[in-house]
Amino acid sequence: MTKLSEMLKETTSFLKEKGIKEVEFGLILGSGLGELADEIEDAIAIPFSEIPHFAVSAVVGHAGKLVYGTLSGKKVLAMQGRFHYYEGHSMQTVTYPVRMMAAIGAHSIIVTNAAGGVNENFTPGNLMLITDHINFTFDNPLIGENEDEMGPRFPDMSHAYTPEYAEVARKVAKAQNVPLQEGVYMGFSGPTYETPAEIRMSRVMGADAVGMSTVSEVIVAAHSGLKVLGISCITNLAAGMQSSLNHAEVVETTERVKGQFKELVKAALAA
Ligand code: R1P
Repeated sequence: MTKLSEMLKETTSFLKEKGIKEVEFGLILGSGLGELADEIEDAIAIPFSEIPHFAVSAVVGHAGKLVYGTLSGKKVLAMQGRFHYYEGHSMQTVTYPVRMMAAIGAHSIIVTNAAGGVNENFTPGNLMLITDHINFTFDNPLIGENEDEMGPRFPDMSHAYTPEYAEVARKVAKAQNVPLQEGVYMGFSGPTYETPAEIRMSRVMGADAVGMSTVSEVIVAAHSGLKVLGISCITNLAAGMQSSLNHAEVVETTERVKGQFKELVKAALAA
């Protein structure tokens, strides 16, 4: 198999030829949250399908484009959509964009997602600062031979969600009068939504929100030495807390709160 470092060289050379040179922040925009990338100035947009070693995203609400440019005065590279494990991709494929972001020079990533609220104090439409996660996917993107130039064999996850970025998010949310919940995101493989029993379990285990993404990306970010800010949009209450669940509702809720979400991320970038 081709070494990860060789694959990354091919991907980053391609992106550099397209004009993507200096990158400070990588953004991964979750279900229904991709519109933020439309605000990037002097944008260069490349469909995932054209990028060497990239997969494609076939999920509704994920446009499937990489968008580069300036946002809040920072050089950003945004994934307008992401790859999910349940689409049949390996964990390595799902997290390849994070590898790419580190390889092209980003020092930080902002990961976002649509999530189900487990915490009984949350209501749909709340934004949640992710303070930590539980990887409940029963897989890990770092399983396999470790390429030492990519990162350590046993990465420390104690501060995977960078505390100083969490503080920035709290401050900007307060300044904007945006209520910001905080909590632990528990990542399942999907694609089924969780059962009511699984949600009761997740609450006992310390989860505040559940979803089918993010944890593997943040594991690779920690391995790569990237700082992380994580924001969930609580699009619905989890199973057993409302009558039924569907993806249309998830995307509808993001539509309703995308204004607040975009302002929060832009202000955090500017800070
Ligand atoms: C389910 O409605 C979808 O929304 C969330 C889940 O993970 C799943 O893909 O999407 P993101 O995590 O990509 O935002």
